[in-house]
Amino acid sequence: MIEGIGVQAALKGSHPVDELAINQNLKTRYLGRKISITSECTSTNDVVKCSAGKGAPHGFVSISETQSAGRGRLGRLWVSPAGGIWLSILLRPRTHQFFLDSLPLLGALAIAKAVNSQLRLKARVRWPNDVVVDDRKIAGVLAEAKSTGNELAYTILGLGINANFIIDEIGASTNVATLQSLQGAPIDRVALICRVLLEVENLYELLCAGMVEKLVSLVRELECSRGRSVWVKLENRELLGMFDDYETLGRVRILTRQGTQPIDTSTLLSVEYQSN
Ligand code: BT5
Repeated sequence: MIEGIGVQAALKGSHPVDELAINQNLKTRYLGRKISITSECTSTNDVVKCSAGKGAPHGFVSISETQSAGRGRLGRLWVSPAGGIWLSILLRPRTHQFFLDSLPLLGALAIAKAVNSQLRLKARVRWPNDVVVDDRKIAGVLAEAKSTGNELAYTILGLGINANFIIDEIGASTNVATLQSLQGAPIDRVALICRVLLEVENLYELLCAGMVEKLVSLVRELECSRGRSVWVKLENRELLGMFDDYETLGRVRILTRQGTQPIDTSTLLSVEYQSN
């Protein structure tokens, strides 16, 4: 159940996300089988981190109606008004670091697949962690991890989807959109959440099974980065080139005048697409 008061007023016509409704619609084996829903938190990634420390299980999900300190990559602010889908998943992988590098694109792919199956929209994945419709960002993904020594203790997959609010609430920009504005009516958030969780679970199982080629081919079907001019800032250099292809979910190739450059997503500071 949603905790707190005044939430209904804040929702502005969007139905609150209800735990019972999620349970009834969920088709996953383990993702979201234990769930926490709050009206407000700093960041759902923080809620998962705290719960992980208290022994929350693999697949635990935190959802919040609003976030007061939602974050993007490298500490950027993620604006999270009521009506969005702000959700984080606890994953306790059995192996190492490559998991973390793969998760942003895996999360974006799951969202794009879910949106395309539930709505009359054509969502695409934009490297490294965006979901876009007509090149306008409708969702972003943030993966974080806790390591103990060389071991990955757990990872947190945070998904932010601009669902049912007006775009002015996050500052009008032609580069962002909400599903409500694109579709012309509020969307069924419970149905979308359940579908996203199912897609994440299926893709995560492919990742665990080492089916990298399969995952890359799924990304290629829905991505919109290949062939575009891109300006990439890394920790120790910058490069301008053309996005060539994906080697894995966490490693891509950029064609520059100096030749092909492999880029690990984990080393990225920023990515800017140039208009072709
Ligand atoms: C992302 O970062 O796109 C990752 C966003 C992840 C948000 C989820 S919500 C649940 C979980 N809890 C969290 O605290 N985070 C995750 P990045 O690529 O760095 O994009 C951040 C940039 O997007 C900002 O600098 C703004 O320019 C822009 N932005 C902020 N809020 C936005 C929004 N709601 N929709 C679209 N763009 C936004």
